[in-house]
Amino acid sequence: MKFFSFWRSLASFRVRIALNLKNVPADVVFVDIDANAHRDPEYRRINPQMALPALVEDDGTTLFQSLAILEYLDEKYPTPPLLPAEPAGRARVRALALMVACEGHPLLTPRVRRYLDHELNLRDTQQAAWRRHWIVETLAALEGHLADNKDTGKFCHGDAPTLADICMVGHVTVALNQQVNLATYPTVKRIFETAMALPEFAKAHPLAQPDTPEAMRAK
Ligand SMILES: N[C@@H](CCC(=O)N[C@@H](CS)C(=O)NCC(=O)O)C(=O)O
Repeated sequence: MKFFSFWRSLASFRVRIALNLKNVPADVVFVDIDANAHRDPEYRRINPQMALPALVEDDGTTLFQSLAILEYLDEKYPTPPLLPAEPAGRARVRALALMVACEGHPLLTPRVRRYLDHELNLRDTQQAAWRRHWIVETLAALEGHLADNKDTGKFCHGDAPTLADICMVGHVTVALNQQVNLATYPTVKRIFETAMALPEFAKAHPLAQPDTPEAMRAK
């Protein structure tokens, strides 16, 4: 199995966590988004959307979109499960994951940032305001759903990590990177710290990857 990844990619971060939790080995192919390698014909043949991650099985089956990949891995390698057993719980976990993966994260991707920069000519301060606005809006929505909810446990849903935690930690990582104070989001903060204390999450962190630039690498 080949896993196409980039250290800073939050969607790749999600798949790295799932591979670690499931203990599934994969040959990692590093695609440098900063060098536009994801737009080269070689990667475009694998994912015409020119976005990371992608997963290619030995028989050539190609998976793309991180949430689809997470569910694929969960079905193929059911232990430990990334979704709860009961339908309402599954819906809640998917909804929390979608809040990050389909609402918050797309507004922060390089292609959107490129458009703000090159087409709309927004100044750095305006671009920073854009990023902060969408980061904070997603954090507030997550906190609203997680705080005082009977289904929230040590993790977003119960006491084991699910798709929701896998998506949430990436969003919080960006928020911390943008110096957002998490004190306003105490439930999100607590769950983030609990998840990142697990080696499967910690090893997947953007700053701990073989392709992380040396100067950025977590010591
Ligand atoms: N919804 C997609 C998002 C994929 C995505 O946008 N990936 C980013 C990195 S996190 C990317 O490759 N961006 C390239 C670009 O925006 O040009 C998923 O979850 O896989």
